Amino acid sequence: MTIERTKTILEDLERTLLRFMRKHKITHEEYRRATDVLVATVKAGEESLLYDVFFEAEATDIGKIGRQASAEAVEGPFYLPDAPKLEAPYLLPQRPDEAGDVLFLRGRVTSPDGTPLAGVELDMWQADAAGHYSNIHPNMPEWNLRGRFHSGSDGTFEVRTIVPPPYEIPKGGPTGAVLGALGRHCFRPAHLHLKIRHPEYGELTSQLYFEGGDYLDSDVANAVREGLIARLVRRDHPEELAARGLRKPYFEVRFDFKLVPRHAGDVRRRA
Ligand code: MBD
Ligand code: FE
Repeated sequence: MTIERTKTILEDLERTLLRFMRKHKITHEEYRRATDVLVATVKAGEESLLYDVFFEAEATDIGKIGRQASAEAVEGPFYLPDAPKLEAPYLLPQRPDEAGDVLFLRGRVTSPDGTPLAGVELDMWQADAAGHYSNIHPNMPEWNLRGRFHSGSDGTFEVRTIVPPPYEIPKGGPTGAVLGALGRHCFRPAHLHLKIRHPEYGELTSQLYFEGGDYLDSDVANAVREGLIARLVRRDHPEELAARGLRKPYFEVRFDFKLVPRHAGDVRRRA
């Protein structure tokens, strides 16, 4: 972001907000109420939660214009860099008795022409069965259900995790209060977060959702996009269970990702 662009945007933001204040005849009391909400989000650790719920999807969609990679979705407020590097066979770090149904996510990463991409890093994070993210919510093992793994020589990957539940934004915090004032519910549909990286390809930030899941049509963060809703397949055949060494039925999701080369084909950098 150049100094010039920063100045242009800040000046327009200021003009836009001043016009908005005059339009609604915002009183000093109302103004102070608004700044108090912003301060409260920081105190509650919700500063990015509030903004991401309302505005991040728009920025993600704008960034996507003209790209031919797989559909993207917001990063959200709970991504953390430097998640543990996993060893194959990949298992997202979890408690020995992690609640929730076992889920195997597998697929293939390719370039737009279908060439398999080996050595792609998949950086994945998600909520546990109680809807909590590790290193964010208290009383969870560090890095629980967060990890980085790689595609193999044929571009395929597989990781074992659990099926996440819908995520509910805390109703008691400032973000919940704003949503409550708007008469909106606080739910996001169940989702898996992924960042997908290869040195020669543009980084992809996305999420996967599950067909038939609740809140797909009313995501509080408005981040569900076509092409990101995967089918959860239930496996309960004794042979399948034996092959996986499991005693309870489990689920599988298959999802393929396309990356576009970092320079060619990335028309994001328009003049
Ligand atoms: C989440 O888990 C999330 O992914 C987003 C985008 C917003 C709030 C909570
Ligand atoms: Fe999330």
